[in-house]
Amino acid sequence: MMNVLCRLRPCSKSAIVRNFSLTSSCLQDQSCKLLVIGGGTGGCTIAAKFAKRLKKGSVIVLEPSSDHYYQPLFTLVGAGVTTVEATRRDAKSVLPSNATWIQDSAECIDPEKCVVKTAGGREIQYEYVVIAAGLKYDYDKVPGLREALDDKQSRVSTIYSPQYCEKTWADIKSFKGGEAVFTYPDTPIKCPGAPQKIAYMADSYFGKTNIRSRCNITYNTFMPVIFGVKKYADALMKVVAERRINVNYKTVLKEVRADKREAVFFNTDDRSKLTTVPYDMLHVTPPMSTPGFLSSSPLSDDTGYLDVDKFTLQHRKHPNVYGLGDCTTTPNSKTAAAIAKQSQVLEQNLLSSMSGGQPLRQYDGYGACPIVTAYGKCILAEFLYDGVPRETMPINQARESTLAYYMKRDLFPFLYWNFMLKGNYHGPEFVRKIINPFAK
Ligand code: UQ1
Repeated sequence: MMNVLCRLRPCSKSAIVRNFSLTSSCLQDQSCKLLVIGGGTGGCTIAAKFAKRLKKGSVIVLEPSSDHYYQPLFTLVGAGVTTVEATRRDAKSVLPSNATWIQDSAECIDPEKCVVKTAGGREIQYEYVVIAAGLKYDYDKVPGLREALDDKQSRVSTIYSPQYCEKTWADIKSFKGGEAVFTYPDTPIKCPGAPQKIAYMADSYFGKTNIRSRCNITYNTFMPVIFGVKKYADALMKVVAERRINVNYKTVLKEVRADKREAVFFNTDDRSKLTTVPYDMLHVTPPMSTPGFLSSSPLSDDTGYLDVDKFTLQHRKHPNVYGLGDCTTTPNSKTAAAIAKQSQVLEQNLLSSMSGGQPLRQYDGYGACPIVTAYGKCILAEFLYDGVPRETMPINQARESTLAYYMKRDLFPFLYWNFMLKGNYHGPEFVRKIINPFAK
């Protein structure tokens, strides 16, 4: 398969190279010490770290998009608290100036030859590669979904995309009562808390505008539980009971019939058992998967994710390949806070590999999920592998808190843009040592 996939295609001039002097008339054949695939949270952070450490021209970042979004705020865009433009920066302004940005996407990777071929027809030779390619949204897996999202009048939206998250706010704001339906798909997803956060925000808005008694809110989730960490699941069960939000487990969106404003769901215990529900607004979390160059490469496992050691973040077969963020097999929650911690481990381990040593640092699975439960309220979930809580503050973070809400809205974006993307933030462990020194 690799040979077919990796056959070189004619060079296209459509993709742009920034910060790079080209001597060849064709844009092919570049080489670098470190190639970073993806300029999102993981890629940008790692590129910043290594661009500081290695000499100019050593780091190439391969990223097709000219926009970089702070995705954790998309829930609050959907709730009308901020705008999508406030979550956006030019990719050029966040990628390190000491690295070479190639505005193109990976088409295939040959880890034996250490070469990546791009959609624009380049070949990039690397000594080391960090794969931080994220996840893509498979709207077409749900018949009718893409058309419904693109139709402005459909009342179907998703906060997962910068293209559609303002539509969620338009739908919530103009809701006059009836059925508000929220979904969670049957694939791994980024930020597993977000599909229910937006349901809580809708509930809060309907309450504020005195229409809540006319609204039915339903959260249909593939999961058998409300949240993967018991401590927070217990707290969230109380939230859904208090707010009278209906929760159906093991229930997955199969089709959207926008013309009739109906959504069809199947039950995972019996896939032939279908339920058709009418909606007056439908918030969809789309199925997600890794990009094709990764899922079709020998670097992925049979689920399509980059097969790294869950502690060292090094590839299990190719020691010059590392990965972080949403596209790897590490069984943590896929959040920005997880990447903050992973980036530190990956940096140390990759440096060790570069100097002929072994990767000795271990990622503990840390992830954090500020679950907004209303305007001004948030449960700040923080945990390690296997659902072990790991809280920063000396209070019970499973309780709804106003402080946590403002941390989510204001502090975390500030830390992200000013410290994390520059490679200078590794999560709140250092704060925890100071303010919560007696915790386990
Ligand atoms: C965090 O460090 C972080 O990174 C900037 C986030 O951004 C998305 C978070 O959402 C959270 C919860 C953390 C954890 C930090 C503290 C202080 C609990």
